[in-house]
Amino acid sequence: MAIRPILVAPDARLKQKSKPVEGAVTDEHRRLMDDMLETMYDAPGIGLAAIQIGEPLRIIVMDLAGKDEPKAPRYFVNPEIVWKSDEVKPYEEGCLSVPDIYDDVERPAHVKLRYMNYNGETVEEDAHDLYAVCIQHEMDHLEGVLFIDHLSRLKRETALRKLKKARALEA
Ligand code: K1U
Ligand code: ZN
Repeated sequence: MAIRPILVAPDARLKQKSKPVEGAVTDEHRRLMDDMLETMYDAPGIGLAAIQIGEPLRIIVMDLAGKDEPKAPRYFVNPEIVWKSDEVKPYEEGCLSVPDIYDDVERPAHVKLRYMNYNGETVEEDAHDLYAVCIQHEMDHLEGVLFIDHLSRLKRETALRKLKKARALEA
């Protein structure tokens, strides 16, 4: 397992659409998921899409366990949202690829998902609360969409200016 660098906006790779995993989930995909999980725990974060470490594949990892709870990693290969509620809820989101920016995003409060897990088994599941927020945020990454793309143009441009300034100060 390895901790990999996380891409930061406005890196153009974050805007690309990720490709489905074709066929079965292989050991190579599992090695990628292991690296993603280690990278996410190290950051730290609660979710990560493969494109955030530069791999344009439809793979997500997540762990929503609290600080004092045992680890509860989840793995999603080729996730699909098969139903979303009309009810929407705001949540103050963050993103490891948009560091130090947080803002409210409204999304469907409840979704039904289909995906393949770490072992390549197909799973169908309901997601509510933070699980619903996080899976929709991560699935946006698979489409090249960042949470700041859901904000007003003014807020998005302010966020991008802040990121570019932070990068210039680091250089
Ligand atoms: O970059 C990402 O996609 C991960 C992102 C996931 C997310 C957070 C909040 C709402 C929607 C999606 C993060 O993990 S940001 C960091 C974070 O939320 C966190 C970090 C440490 C402890 C608890 C939360
Ligand atoms: Zn994100």
